[in-house]
Amino acid sequence: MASTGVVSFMTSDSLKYHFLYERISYLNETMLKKGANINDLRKVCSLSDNKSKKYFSYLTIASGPIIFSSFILIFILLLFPYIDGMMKTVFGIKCMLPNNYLVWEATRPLTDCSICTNLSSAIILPNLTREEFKNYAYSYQPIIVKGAAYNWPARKTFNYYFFKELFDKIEGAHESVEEECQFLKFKTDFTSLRDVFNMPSERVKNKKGYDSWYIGWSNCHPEVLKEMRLHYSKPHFLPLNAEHSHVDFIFMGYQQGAFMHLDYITRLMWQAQLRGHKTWRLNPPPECEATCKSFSFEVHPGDILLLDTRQWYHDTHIRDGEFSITVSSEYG
Ligand SMILES: O=C(O)CCC(=O)C(=O)O
Ligand SMILES: [Fe+2]
Repeated sequence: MASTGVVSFMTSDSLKYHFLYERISYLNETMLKKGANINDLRKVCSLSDNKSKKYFSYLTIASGPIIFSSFILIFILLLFPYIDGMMKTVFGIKCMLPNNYLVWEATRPLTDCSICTNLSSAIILPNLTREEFKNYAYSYQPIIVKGAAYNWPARKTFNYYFFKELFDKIEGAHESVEEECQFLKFKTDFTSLRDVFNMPSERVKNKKGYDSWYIGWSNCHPEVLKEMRLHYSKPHFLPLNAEHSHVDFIFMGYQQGAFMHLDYITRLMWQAQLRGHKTWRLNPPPECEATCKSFSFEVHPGDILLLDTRQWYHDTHIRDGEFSITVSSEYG
């Protein structure tokens, strides 16, 4: 796909179905990984199962009438055809169990649309000092700080093999991703970071005839983080008193990146584009659709993007033929 000025948006409903599919697949995978079998899933999900009705009614009572009506509305409008189809395809059953995405979408605080009214692109800033950044730090608007990571050693050292070797070397590194951190497979067939680091070298290079790949994962193993952080630092312009996450994400690969989604995180996100050019498409949340626009922009190697991924629906795409790698985390 083209690298800049990205083109046709999916309708907002199909975007949500698309993202929902990813979340439900992830949820099912996680349950299966934790030892649930198909019968367990059936028990939890079956419409005729009393337990699932009980959980459903607990949720209803606990969440109160507003959440419940939002839930029902969203369920009817968006989810039923989707869950129905997916459950039938994957398990041959129907499932009424609400998932995290649904609860989040129904309960998340509504966006104050003044953050996006009159905005039709990201705010682009030259590399700047903490003092100069002060007024932008909590504006909740998408900001690109040009070249702020340009001199980070990670721009030269981070690649597929850097992380393969790091994860081979550090005991418990893979287990930490499987058990405590998060692995995001996106459109690939990989089920873990181990699979990623075992792919043929031709696929690593995105050679013709091999499926292209794009994945992400969070790093929460202290030794992995310690080694990684020798190659970059927190962006120098962030406020001194900002809280920082103890977990850093790596996203890497080719072509299509993340699906359109919102994140369930507690802070703002920064992401340093280390290699490759990445296009971000942003959609305002539904409550701001009347006053705010969708738009896209491209970040270049060395740029740092600041984005409130809890309020802007976002997806990503890498310039054709390029390998992209980023490091990101939260602040706020
Ligand atoms: O970098 C990407 O491709 C997606 C990242 C993302 O979705 C996020 O940081 O919230
Ligand atoms: Fe995201």
